[in-house]
Amino acid sequence: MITIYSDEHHYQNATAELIDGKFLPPFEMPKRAEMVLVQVRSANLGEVLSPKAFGLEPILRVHDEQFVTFLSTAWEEWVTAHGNYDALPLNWATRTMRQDRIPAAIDGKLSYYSFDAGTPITAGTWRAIQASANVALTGQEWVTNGELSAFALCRPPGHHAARDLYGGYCFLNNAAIAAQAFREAGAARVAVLDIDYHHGNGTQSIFYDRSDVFFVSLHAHPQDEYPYFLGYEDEIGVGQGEGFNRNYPLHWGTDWNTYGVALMDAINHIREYAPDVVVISLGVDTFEHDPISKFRLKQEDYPKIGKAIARLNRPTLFILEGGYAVDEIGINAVQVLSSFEAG
Ligand code: SP5
Ligand code: ZN
Repeated sequence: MITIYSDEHHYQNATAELIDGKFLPPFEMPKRAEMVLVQVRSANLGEVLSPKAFGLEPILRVHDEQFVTFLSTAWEEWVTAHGNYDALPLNWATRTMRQDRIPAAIDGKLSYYSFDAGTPITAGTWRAIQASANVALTGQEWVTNGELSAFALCRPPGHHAARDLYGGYCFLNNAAIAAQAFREAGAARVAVLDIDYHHGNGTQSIFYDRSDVFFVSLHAHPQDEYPYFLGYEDEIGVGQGEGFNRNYPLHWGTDWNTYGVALMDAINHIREYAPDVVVISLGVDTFEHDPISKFRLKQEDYPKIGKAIARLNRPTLFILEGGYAVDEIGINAVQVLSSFEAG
């Protein structure tokens, strides 16, 4: 399997991350992608290719133009207002407040366009997220041109980012951008299977009213886990999209016994949909030793995931999302990929 990778992810390198009430060294760090690349090479997964530059057009097919402009200018405005340290929002327009006015001040814009305070915007964020989207789009182009599968080694991740919202370490939704690009390249039906530990709220919301992209997600139950406010079983899509969204919320402590059953059910529904192409939001934060997650998948379970996906027998684009156990992230991710190819 070919891998698409760019060193430019290093431009996203925050000083600290707000989590559990503390400023800690970021869990979402450059070492993550480095470790995945090491395993891609040592497992001889296949060629490693650099991304092409696709510009803003395919990004704007998914994201709001003012949101994208905000992402491209936020750092400069923040530095002018506050100086040279990571930008974070402080408050949000929740119940009882207005959401129909976009503030002019940078602090207000950070609030308007975000849904958490754990996703720092840094000097290099804009550069890194464009590269990450290009990695996904390059993988998409290879698969569109007949490659049976590809691995987009994306960083920063994307599945929490919605049309005009960032958060959860995500700014541009790489999987959604690729899924949309598949549609425009002629695929009639695209399935997105999201196996990151966290619900892919961004991807779900982008395609919620559409039947041409079927979103299926296995994740920690929103009653227990971040992002808390989306990912329930009764979210089945709306309008044209009704029946084309499927959530499998699973409780803390989930191991392969439960996970494997949910995954098989998800795969069966995707097979029934008969997609022309499959996009996998590949998070490996389901791992038992992940530092921010509470599922109990073991290293030996990741090949089973790859084999299950292989049963779909469709052109498949894998997109890296989360996974924070840096010593094992590469091993677990590449186990999925190599067992998919063997399966
Ligand atoms: C792409 C992705 O995996 N984003 C994840 C974003 C997680 N954001 C913070 C979650 C905080 C949950 N509480 C951590 C408990 C660890 N002690
Ligand atoms: Zn995650």
